[in-house]
Amino acid sequence: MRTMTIFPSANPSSVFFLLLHLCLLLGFGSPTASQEQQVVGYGYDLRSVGVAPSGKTLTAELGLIRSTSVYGPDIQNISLFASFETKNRLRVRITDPHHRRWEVPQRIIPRESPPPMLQGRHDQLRAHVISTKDSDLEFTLHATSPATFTVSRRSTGDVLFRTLPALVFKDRYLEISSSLPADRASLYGLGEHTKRTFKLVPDDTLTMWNADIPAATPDQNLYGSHPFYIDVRSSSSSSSNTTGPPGITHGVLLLNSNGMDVIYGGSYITYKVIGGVLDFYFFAGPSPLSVMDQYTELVGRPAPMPYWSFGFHQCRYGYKNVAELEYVVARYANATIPLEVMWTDIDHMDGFKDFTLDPINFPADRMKRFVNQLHRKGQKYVVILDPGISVNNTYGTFLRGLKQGVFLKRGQEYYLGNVWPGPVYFPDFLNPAAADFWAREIAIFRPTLPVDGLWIDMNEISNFITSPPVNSIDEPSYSINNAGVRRPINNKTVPASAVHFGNVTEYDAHNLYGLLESRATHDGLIKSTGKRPFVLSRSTFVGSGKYAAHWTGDNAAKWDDLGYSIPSILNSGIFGIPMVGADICGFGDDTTEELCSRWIQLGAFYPFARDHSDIHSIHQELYIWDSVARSARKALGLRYRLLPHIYTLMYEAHVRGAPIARPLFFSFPEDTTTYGISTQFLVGAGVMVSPVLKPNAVTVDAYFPKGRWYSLLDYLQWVSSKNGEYVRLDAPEDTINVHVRGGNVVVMQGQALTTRRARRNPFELLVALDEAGSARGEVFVDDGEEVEMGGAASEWSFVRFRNWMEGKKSLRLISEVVNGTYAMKHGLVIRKVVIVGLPLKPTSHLNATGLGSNVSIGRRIRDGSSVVQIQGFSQLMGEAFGLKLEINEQRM
Ligand code: MIG
Repeated sequence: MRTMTIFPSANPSSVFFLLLHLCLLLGFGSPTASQEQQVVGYGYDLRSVGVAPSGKTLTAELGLIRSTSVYGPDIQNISLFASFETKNRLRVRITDPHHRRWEVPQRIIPRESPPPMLQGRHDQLRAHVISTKDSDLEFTLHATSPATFTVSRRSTGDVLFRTLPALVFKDRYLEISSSLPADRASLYGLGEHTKRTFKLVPDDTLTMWNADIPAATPDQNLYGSHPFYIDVRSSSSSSSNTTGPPGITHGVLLLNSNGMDVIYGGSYITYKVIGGVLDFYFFAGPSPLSVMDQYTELVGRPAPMPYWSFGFHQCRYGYKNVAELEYVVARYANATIPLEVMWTDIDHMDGFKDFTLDPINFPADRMKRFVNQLHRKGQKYVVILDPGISVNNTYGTFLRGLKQGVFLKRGQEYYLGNVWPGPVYFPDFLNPAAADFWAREIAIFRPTLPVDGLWIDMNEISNFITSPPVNSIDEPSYSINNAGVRRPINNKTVPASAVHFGNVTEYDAHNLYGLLESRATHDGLIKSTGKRPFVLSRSTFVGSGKYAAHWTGDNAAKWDDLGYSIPSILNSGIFGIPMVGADICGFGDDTTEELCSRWIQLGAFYPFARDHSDIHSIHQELYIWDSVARSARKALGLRYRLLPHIYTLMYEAHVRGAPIARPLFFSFPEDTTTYGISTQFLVGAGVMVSPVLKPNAVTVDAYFPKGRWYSLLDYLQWVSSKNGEYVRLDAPEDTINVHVRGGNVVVMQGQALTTRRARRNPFELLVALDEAGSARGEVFVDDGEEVEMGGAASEWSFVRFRNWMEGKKSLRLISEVVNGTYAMKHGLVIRKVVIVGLPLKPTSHLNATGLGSNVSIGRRIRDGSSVVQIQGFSQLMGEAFGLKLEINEQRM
């Protein structure tokens, strides 16, 4: 049976590509002698295969066909297992069975242990298929020479991942490729990089090696590493190939923390990894949202964020003293622009030492008074921390760290880095004692200054110096494309030869630092506040969303960067870090009035909305320019009204991994036009943001997927899109277009200058009807700061709303209280229902029943649009109700 074809359903073009790729690998390609063209591998043959009786696991032994001389010796024998860990998750892992190799520790990302090697059969090698009845995925190991494997979708027959023959497995170089159907696969993810488009564009090398490289630089490896992509398939153009309807989505994670280049070539993807193991997870989907559910089930559900963190944040690098902080807060109040959280960058520290205050400009007593004052007004305060601890014998944090032995070493010595305070040691967060140390430092600091959240910067780790190499792991033979120039991996970070707790090298653990510091900070904050923590981290890895929010880093105050912010925040959502934003108005360079105005309009709809600027840039607080202030009041006003909706999305993120800011195709996967959209996004399922991203524009061309879309600024304005179409919208200088799609009930609340105040307002329901007159939506409420969200140990409520037409004569709205505890206890009430899209005539008479006898019904009608407002009632949200609205066409 060794005659089994390698590629059972390959189409001619991919066969051509495979041959081409083989030629390149075998050195028949272009004569340029770059490292790409060298012979890297000949692949492995299958030696034995075993399949578990359950049919869910397969293990195999493979042997090297022929060695090559580049990037070190090949590993002669490798093992592979494929296993359905859940119905929707297939894991395929390739490693050296005889030597333990580095992989992300279980205590960092808990996951299933590898199954034992099954009794292998050496005879009768053939294509082995494992599939389970309940999974749509199927795994096939091909007993070709070299051996390859395929992951396909059973329901459509679509091949999702098909490895190419030249698998390479060396100690410090792993390479594996898969073919992709270039005409049908749309890939997203593989970050962190600044990209001009959200959809990945072929012939791109996506490098993952956490680095302090400004986000303003497109296409380079940035602060985080996420070797995860989602692949949305459109239908096949050739009718002979049935691959199902467009929009069927799967996800692929390579769980590996080593540095790597991922080359996306359109018709293939190649992973070139400098260590660890090949540990792939395939998530079956089939919808984008279900992929996110399956992905975060494995890597960790996004941390709930406190309610206040959804308010507006003001930060700046370069605030001079506490008086300036007070001044900024006062100016926001005078300008009646919402300000929830005031921040301080490294300026407040004494000599840039963490957990200290500059005694001259930010003296402890005044700072404490300032923060207490903020708290009285319902506002919050966040400060920055950098990982480097100043080496200074008069500094308590340093001395305690030294005593507890928590710092990172190189050889026998602590590794001496250099950051803002000068010489520093870095806490080694792989060491559990370092997390304890960190938690204690937070606990010691908070009585001095009761900060509400912590901002952890520079945790790639960023280092102002580059230490010379001391051994071969400082200079691996394959150079990943660090900083786009194959810069040495040690450049401006901790050297790869540094050693963490448990004898783990920085070479292996480098990309994990931000994740581990996030976890320590998250846990430390809980310990000292007892409340839901807010941690903002620059560096991230797979699973960081479980502990931290993220901002996209050092962008520039440029129109291009305004545009890049959309792909960047959407990517973070895909990575399971839904609480994300870009620095509003731009970090580096001087912003302009017009740019800042457009930026707050867009930034008001980032999940995390913070204005932040560099010390070398002009000030850009929102009150400075009248036009910016107008935009801010309008856009943030709408954001604050939408807070119940946004917070409900936080809950959805926490329980199902759903991003808060979503690409259009998340709600319209069948509409292939949405796959290429990077200039608009959704907040949840049906609120669409269509910003102006160019100077001097007073219109915006926005794409509207099929359906009815009502403007949130004027409910009478709506777009009816038959099959998906572009519409030119007016976008006056102070206005951003935000639409809600028919079919959604959006829960809103009155606006205010703080979330605490806004939360005291009664709720209102915006019922946006679809063509059939129906809509649905939901709301989650809790106190916003309990550590748990929606758990057994917390108090919360969840209510669903649904509405439909009963013929043409009446409309019914009902609520279903899934959990009414919190809403009842706090007497939360709905005082307004707004219905848009009812087919009303000027003569229609309306009568509402179900919400008491005092209701008043107001309406506006214009060119076939209508808005009906029902008020004059007070309905407990925690109590189920039904509203019936009768439409009577007879003249009264
Ligand atoms: O070396 O703390 O991305 O937000 O203002 C720069 C100063 C260090 C980089 C962060 C930026 C912050 C800045 N930091």
